[in-house]
Amino acid sequence: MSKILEQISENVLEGQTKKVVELVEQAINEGCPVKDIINEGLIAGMNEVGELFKEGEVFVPEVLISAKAMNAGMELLKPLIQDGDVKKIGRIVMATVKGDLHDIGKKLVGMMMEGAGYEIIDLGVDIPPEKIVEAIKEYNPDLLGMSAMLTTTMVSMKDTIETLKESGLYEKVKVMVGGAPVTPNYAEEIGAHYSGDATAAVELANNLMGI
Ligand code: B12
Repeated sequence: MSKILEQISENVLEGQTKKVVELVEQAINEGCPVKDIINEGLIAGMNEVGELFKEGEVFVPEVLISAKAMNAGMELLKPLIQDGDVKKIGRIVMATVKGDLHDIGKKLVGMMMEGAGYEIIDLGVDIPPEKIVEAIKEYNPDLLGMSAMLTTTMVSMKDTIETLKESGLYEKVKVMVGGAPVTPNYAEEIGAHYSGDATAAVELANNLMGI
C-alpha cells in the first residue's frame, strides 16, 4: 500500500479530519485512483476503528469522530465519482432497516451507485418495513438496497421482504442486502441478493439490471 494511503488510514483512525482532508487532496493531485483512496485509505482506517471498537479499546465518541473524518474525505471524492451529465441507468431506494442507526456503509454504497449512474433515493436509518413498502409504491424503483449492521436488526430485512410479498410488490423490485452480519446464505434464504462491499454492490446492481 502506498505511503499516502496508509497515512489517510491512520488519520481516519485518529479522527484527524483536517489532516484527512489534506491527505485526500494530495492523493487526488498525485493521481492516486479514487477507488484506492476509498478502499485502502478511508475504509481501511474505518475498519481498524471497527476492530478496536469490538475489542473495547475505543468507544462510541471516538468511532463517530473517525466517521466524521472519513466522511470529510468522501466529500472530496464525491465529485470525482459522480458525473452529473450521465443519463440515469436505474433507480434505487436505499434504507437502513428498523432499529438500526448505522449508515456509513450504506451511504458509501449509495455514493458508488450514483457514480455508476444510478439515481439514489435514501430513506435514511431505522426504517420499518411499512415505510419501505410505501416508498417502493411511491418511487417505483428498479432496485431496493437494505443495510443492517446488527444481528438483531437483520431480521427486519426478512420482514420487509415478507411485507413486499404481501403487497404484491416483490416481483416488481430486485432486492439487494448488505452490512457486516449479513451473509450470502442469509440473503438467499430471505429472497435477496448479497454483496459484501460498495464496489461489488455496483457490479451486482448492473447484473440485476442486465447491464
Ligand atoms: C461506526 C459504528 C457505529 C456508529 C454508527 C455511526 C453511523 N452513522 O453509521 C455508532 C457509534 C452510532 C454505533 C452504534 C452502535 N453499534 Co456499531 N459499529 C460501528 C462500526 C465500528 C463500523 C461500521 C462502519 O461504518 N463500517 C465502515 C463501513 C464502510 O462498512 P460497512 O458498514 O460494513 O459497509 C460496507 C458493507 O457492509 C457493504 N454494505 C453495507 N450496507 C449495504 C447495503 C447494501 C444494499 C449493500 C449491497 C452493501 C452494503 O458495503 C459497505 C461499503 O463497503 C462497526 C464495526 C464493524 N466492524 O463493522 C460497529 C458494529 C456494527 N456496531 C455494533 C454495535 C453492537 C453497536 C451498538 C449496539 C453499540 C451500543 N452498545 O450502543 C450501537 C447500536 C446503534 C443502533 N441502534 O444502530 C456491533 C454489532 C454487533 C452485532 N453483530 O450485532 C459492531 C459489529 C461492533 C462490534 N463488533 O461490537 N456503531
